[in-house]
Amino acid sequence: MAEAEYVPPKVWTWNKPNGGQFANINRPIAGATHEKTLPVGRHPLQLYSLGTPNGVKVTILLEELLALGHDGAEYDAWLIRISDGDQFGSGFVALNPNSKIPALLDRSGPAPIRVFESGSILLYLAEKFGAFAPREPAARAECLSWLFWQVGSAPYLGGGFGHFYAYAPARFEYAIDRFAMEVKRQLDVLDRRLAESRYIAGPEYTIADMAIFPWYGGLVKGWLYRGQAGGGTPGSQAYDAAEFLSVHEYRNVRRWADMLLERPAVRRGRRVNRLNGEPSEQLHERHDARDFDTKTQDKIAAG
Ligand SMILES: N[C@@H](CCC(=O)N[C@@H](CS)C(=O)NCC(=O)O)C(=O)O
Repeated sequence: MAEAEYVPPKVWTWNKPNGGQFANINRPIAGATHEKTLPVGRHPLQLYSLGTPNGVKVTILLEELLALGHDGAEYDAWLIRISDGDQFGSGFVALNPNSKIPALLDRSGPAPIRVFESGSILLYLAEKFGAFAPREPAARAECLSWLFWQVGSAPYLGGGFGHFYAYAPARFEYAIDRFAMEVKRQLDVLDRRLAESRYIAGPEYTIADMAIFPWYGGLVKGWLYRGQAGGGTPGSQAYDAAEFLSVHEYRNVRRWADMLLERPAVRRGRRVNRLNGEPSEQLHERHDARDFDTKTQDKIAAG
């Protein structure tokens, strides 16, 4: 109970790193730390991202749009190494003042349009291409409700449970209990929904599925907060969140995650900007559809 003895001072000051895994990039001020322009490729859409759950949402949608034949969704995916502080470069901050991946620049029109926040990017692209977000009001409301549910809920899973279970400098039972309880409740919300509905928002596959899959699908598939050797998040070697949270209980979530994983675009989207797991599953940057066959890390290592 060491943390119960901490008495907050009247005014908090930033005088030491907190010791957590991301202590070196955490700071209490916004804005750029250094000048750095972002590279720009030849495609209409420029994505600056990393293969974390928030990044993967967008690459899944882009691959789905391309699979549907929307050539305007061709994109360059540039790697932003958040552990090196790339998100604090001036070019990135100009795209996303919040300094978090993913960020998108749409250069297809007369003036470039910046889009940040993964949920906003999903909605922007779905509207731009008229795909994966229903138009009929009731179906659209359901889709947007679940999309915003995800945006509001995932911080409990990532910033709450994941942080205290896998990344904090010590295990605090109170924090892990609180967030494990909430994440299990969220999984039950999804499980009940998916007992009555094929996809999250109804009979149609939508951006709500794409938003929720990398987080809660990833959790039931055992990809999150698990030893790095198993392809999990770097730095969480000792942990297995899937076992800890008894994810086998959420049968409908597992059914849905397996169904989505059968989609080639979902599998491609998961490989883009990815820095962990099997080298053949890591396509650090994507500038061409053929890159999936020729530029994954196993191919690059083989020369
Ligand atoms: N609400 C944001 C969250 C994005 C986010 O948390 N991105 C993380 C990686 S998954 C990040 O860039 N972290 C870098 C940092 O916090 O400095 C979204 O959905 O886009």
